[in-house]
Amino acid sequence: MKKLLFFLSTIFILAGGQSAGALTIDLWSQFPNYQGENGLYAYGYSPETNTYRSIAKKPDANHTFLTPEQPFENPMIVKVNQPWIYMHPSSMPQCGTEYGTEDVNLAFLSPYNNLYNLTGSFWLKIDNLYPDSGYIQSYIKKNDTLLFSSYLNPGDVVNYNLTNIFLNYNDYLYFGVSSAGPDYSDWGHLQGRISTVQTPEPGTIMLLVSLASGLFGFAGLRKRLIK
Ligand SMILES: [Ca+2]
Repeated sequence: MKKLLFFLSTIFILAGGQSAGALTIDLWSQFPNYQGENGLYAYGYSPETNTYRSIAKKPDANHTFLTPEQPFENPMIVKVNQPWIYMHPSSMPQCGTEYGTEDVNLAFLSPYNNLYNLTGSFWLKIDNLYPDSGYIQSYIKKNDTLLFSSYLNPGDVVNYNLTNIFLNYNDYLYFGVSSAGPDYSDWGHLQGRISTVQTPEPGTIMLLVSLASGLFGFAGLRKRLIK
Protein backbone atom coordinates (compact mmCIF):
# COMPACT_ATOMS: atom_id res chain seq x y z
CA MET A 1 0.00 0.00 0.00
CA LYS A 2 2.85 2.39 0.86
CA LYS A 3 4.40 1.77 -2.53
CA LEU A 4 1.08 2.44 -4.24
CA LEU A 5 0.61 5.70 -2.34
CA PHE A 6 4.14 6.81 -3.16
CA PHE A 7 3.57 6.00 -6.82
CA LEU A 8 0.27 7.87 -6.96
CA SER A 9 1.72 10.85 -5.08
CA THR A 10 4.61 11.04 -7.50
CA ILE A 11 2.24 10.92 -10.47
CA PHE A 12 0.12 13.74 -9.03
CA ILE A 13 3.14 15.91 -8.23
CA LEU A 14 4.59 15.37 -11.68
CA ALA A 15 1.26 15.93 -13.40
CA GLY A 16 -0.17 18.76 -11.37
CA GLY A 17 2.47 19.98 -8.98
CA GLN A 18 2.92 23.45 -10.41
CA SER A 19 4.46 25.93 -8.04
CA ALA A 20 2.59 29.04 -6.94
CA GLY A 21 4.74 30.91 -9.42
CA ALA A 22 6.44 28.76 -12.05
CA LEU A 23 9.06 30.98 -13.57
CA THR A 24 12.40 30.75 -15.34
CA ILE A 25 14.37 33.84 -16.24
CA ASP A 26 17.47 33.57 -18.39
CA LEU A 27 19.41 36.74 -17.59
CA TRP A 28 20.62 37.16 -21.18
CA SER A 29 17.43 36.28 -23.07
CA GLN A 30 15.25 38.33 -20.76
CA PHE A 31 17.67 41.14 -20.06
CA PRO A 32 15.52 44.29 -19.72
CA ASN A 33 15.24 47.02 -22.31
CA TYR A 34 13.71 49.31 -19.71
CA GLN A 35 13.82 49.35 -15.91
CA GLY A 36 11.63 46.60 -14.48
CA GLU A 37 11.08 44.59 -17.66
CA ASN A 38 10.86 40.89 -16.68
CA GLY A 39 11.33 41.96 -13.06
CA LEU A 40 14.94 43.04 -13.75
CA TYR A 41 16.56 46.38 -12.92
CA ALA A 42 19.93 48.03 -13.61
CA TYR A 43 21.29 49.72 -10.50
CA GLY A 44 24.36 51.46 -9.21
CA TYR A 45 25.06 50.61 -5.59
CA SER A 46 27.00 52.80 -3.18
CA PRO A 47 28.66 50.69 -0.45
CA GLU A 48 29.37 53.88 1.46
CA THR A 49 25.71 54.86 1.83
CA ASN A 50 24.14 51.42 1.22
CA THR A 51 21.84 52.86 -1.43
CA TYR A 52 20.77 51.77 -4.91
CA ARG A 53 20.29 54.10 -7.85
CA SER A 54 18.58 53.41 -11.18
CA ILE A 55 21.04 53.63 -14.08
CA ALA A 56 19.78 55.49 -17.14
CA LYS A 57 18.75 53.60 -20.26
CA LYS A 58 20.77 54.78 -23.25
CA PRO A 59 18.15 56.37 -25.53
CA ASP A 60 19.62 55.26 -28.86
CA ALA A 61 20.66 51.73 -27.89
CA ASN A 62 18.78 48.63 -26.80
CA HIS A 63 19.59 46.74 -23.61
CA THR A 64 22.11 49.37 -22.52
CA PHE A 65 22.16 51.18 -19.17
CA LEU A 66 24.88 53.62 -18.24
CA THR A 67 25.79 56.84 -16.42
CA PRO A 68 26.38 59.55 -19.04
CA GLU A 69 27.01 62.25 -16.45
CA GLN A 70 30.25 60.57 -15.34
CA PRO A 71 33.56 59.94 -17.22
CA PHE A 72 33.53 56.59 -19.09
CA GLU A 73 29.78 56.45 -18.36
CA ASN A 74 30.27 53.96 -15.52
CA PRO A 75 28.59 52.17 -13.80
CA MET A 76 27.43 50.49 -16.99
CA ILE A 77 25.48 47.31 -17.73
CA VAL A 78 24.94 46.04 -21.29
CA LYS A 79 23.63 42.88 -22.93
CA VAL A 80 26.50 41.69 -25.18
CA ASN A 81 27.22 38.40 -26.97
CA GLN A 82 25.18 35.44 -25.68
CA PRO A 83 25.17 34.47 -22.86
CA TRP A 84 27.00 37.43 -21.34
CA ILE A 85 25.99 40.68 -19.72
CA TYR A 86 28.80 43.23 -19.44
CA MET A 87 28.99 44.93 -16.03
CA HIS A 88 31.50 47.70 -15.34
CA PRO A 89 31.59 49.22 -11.85
CA SER A 90 32.68 52.75 -11.01
CA SER A 91 35.47 53.86 -8.72
CA MET A 92 36.69 57.31 -7.78
CA PRO A 93 38.45 59.25 -9.14
CA GLN A 94 38.73 57.77 -12.63
CA CYS A 95 34.97 57.50 -13.09
CA GLY A 96 33.94 60.72 -11.42
CA THR A 97 32.68 61.91 -8.11
CA GLU A 98 29.03 62.50 -8.99
CA TYR A 99 27.97 59.32 -7.19
CA GLY A 100 31.25 58.25 -5.60
CA THR A 101 32.36 54.64 -5.81
CA GLU A 102 29.53 52.40 -7.03
CA ASP A 103 29.11 48.71 -7.73
CA VAL A 104 27.04 47.75 -10.73
CA ASN A 105 24.04 45.50 -10.07
CA LEU A 106 21.46 43.54 -12.01
CA ALA A 107 18.53 43.22 -9.62
CA PHE A 108 15.55 40.85 -9.68
CA LEU A 109 12.33 41.65 -7.82
CA SER A 110 10.50 38.49 -6.76
CA PRO A 111 6.86 38.42 -7.89
CA TYR A 112 5.98 35.54 -5.51
CA ASN A 113 6.73 33.95 -2.16
CA ASN A 114 8.70 31.03 -3.50
CA LEU A 115 11.87 28.96 -3.51
CA TYR A 116 14.35 29.73 -6.26
CA ASN A 117 17.44 28.12 -7.79
CA LEU A 118 20.20 30.35 -9.17
CA THR A 119 22.83 29.03 -11.57
CA GLY A 120 25.40 30.79 -13.73
CA SER A 121 28.83 32.42 -13.85
CA PHE A 122 30.81 35.60 -13.44
CA TRP A 123 33.76 36.29 -15.77
CA LEU A 124 36.42 38.99 -15.85
CA LYS A 125 37.26 39.48 -19.52
CA ILE A 126 40.92 40.24 -20.29
CA ASP A 127 41.67 43.75 -21.54
CA ASN A 128 44.06 43.00 -24.42
CA LEU A 129 45.77 46.39 -24.12
CA TYR A 130 46.38 45.91 -20.41
CA PRO A 131 46.13 42.15 -19.83
CA ASP A 132 47.32 42.35 -16.24
CA SER A 133 44.88 45.11 -15.34
CA GLY A 134 41.43 44.53 -13.87
CA TYR A 135 40.32 43.01 -10.58
CA ILE A 136 36.75 42.69 -9.32
CA GLN A 137 34.58 41.22 -6.63
CA SER A 138 31.45 39.44 -7.84
CA TYR A 139 28.57 38.71 -5.49
CA ILE A 140 24.93 37.73 -5.14
CA LYS A 141 22.77 39.15 -2.37
CA LYS A 142 19.23 38.57 -1.16
CA ASN A 143 18.24 42.03 0.06
CA ASP A 144 21.14 42.82 2.46
CA THR A 145 22.23 39.20 2.92
CA LEU A 146 25.29 37.99 1.05
CA LEU A 147 24.67 34.59 -0.61
CA PHE A 148 27.79 34.31 -2.78
CA SER A 149 31.03 36.22 -3.29
CA SER A 150 34.21 35.68 -5.28
CA TYR A 151 37.16 37.81 -6.41
CA LEU A 152 38.26 37.55 -10.03
CA ASN A 153 41.54 38.26 -11.80
CA PRO A 154 41.65 38.84 -15.58
CA GLY A 155 40.42 35.73 -17.40
CA ASP A 156 38.85 34.12 -14.33
CA VAL A 157 35.42 32.48 -14.53
CA VAL A 158 33.60 31.51 -11.33
CA ASN A 159 30.39 29.53 -11.26
CA TYR A 160 27.55 29.88 -8.79
CA ASN A 161 24.87 27.34 -8.01
CA LEU A 162 22.53 28.37 -5.21
CA THR A 163 19.55 26.15 -4.51
CA ASN A 164 16.33 26.57 -2.53
CA ILE A 165 16.70 30.30 -1.90
CA PHE A 166 13.43 31.50 -0.38
CA LEU A 167 12.23 34.89 -1.56
CA ASN A 168 9.16 36.68 -0.31
CA TYR A 169 7.05 38.76 -2.66
CA ASN A 170 9.05 41.94 -3.38
CA ASP A 171 12.33 40.58 -2.05
CA TYR A 172 15.33 41.56 -4.18
CA LEU A 173 18.14 39.47 -5.58
CA TYR A 174 21.22 41.46 -6.54
CA PHE A 175 23.89 40.20 -8.95
CA GLY A 176 26.75 42.61 -8.34
CA VAL A 177 30.23 43.55 -9.49
CA SER A 178 32.45 45.73 -7.30
CA SER A 179 35.67 47.39 -8.45
CA ALA A 180 37.43 46.16 -5.28
CA GLY A 181 39.78 49.13 -5.63
CA PRO A 182 40.55 50.96 -8.90
CA ASP A 183 38.22 50.17 -11.80
CA TYR A 184 40.78 50.10 -14.64
CA SER A 185 39.89 47.25 -17.06
CA ASP A 186 37.17 45.96 -14.72
CA TRP A 187 35.39 44.23 -17.59
CA GLY A 188 33.07 42.12 -15.45
CA HIS A 189 30.52 39.81 -17.07
CA LEU A 190 27.54 37.85 -15.77
CA GLN A 191 25.40 35.05 -17.14
CA GLY A 192 22.81 32.82 -15.50
CA ARG A 193 19.31 31.73 -14.80
CA ILE A 194 16.75 32.28 -12.05
CA SER A 195 14.13 29.55 -11.74
CA THR A 196 11.44 28.71 -9.24
CA VAL A 197 11.59 25.39 -7.43
CA GLN A 198 8.53 23.34 -8.28
CA THR A 199 6.34 22.71 -5.26
CA PRO A 200 2.80 21.27 -5.12
CA GLU A 201 -0.02 23.78 -4.95
CA PRO A 202 -2.27 23.64 -1.88
CA GLY A 203 -5.01 22.13 -4.07
CA THR A 204 -2.72 19.32 -5.12
CA ILE A 205 -1.74 18.64 -1.53
CA MET A 206 -5.41 18.45 -0.52
CA LEU A 207 -6.04 16.05 -3.39
CA LEU A 208 -3.19 13.83 -2.20
CA VAL A 209 -4.51 13.89 1.37
CA SER A 210 -7.99 12.95 0.14
CA LEU A 211 -6.57 10.24 -2.06
CA ALA A 212 -4.47 8.84 0.77
CA SER A 213 -7.35 8.82 3.25
CA GLY A 214 -9.60 7.28 0.61
CA LEU A 215 -7.15 4.51 -0.07
CA PHE A 216 -6.63 3.84 3.61
CA GLY A 217 -10.38 3.77 4.03
CA PHE A 218 -10.69 1.34 1.18
CA ALA A 219 -7.93 -0.78 2.71
CA GLY A 220 -9.78 -0.84 6.02
CA LEU A 221 -13.03 -1.85 4.30
CA ARG A 222 -11.18 -4.59 2.43
CA LYS A 223 -9.70 -5.89 5.68
CA ARG A 224 -13.12 -5.91 7.26
CA LEU A 225 -14.62 -7.82 4.29
CA ILE A 226 -11.78 -10.35 4.41
CA LYS A 227 -12.40 -10.92 8.08
CA1 LIG B 1 39.22 46.77 -9.87
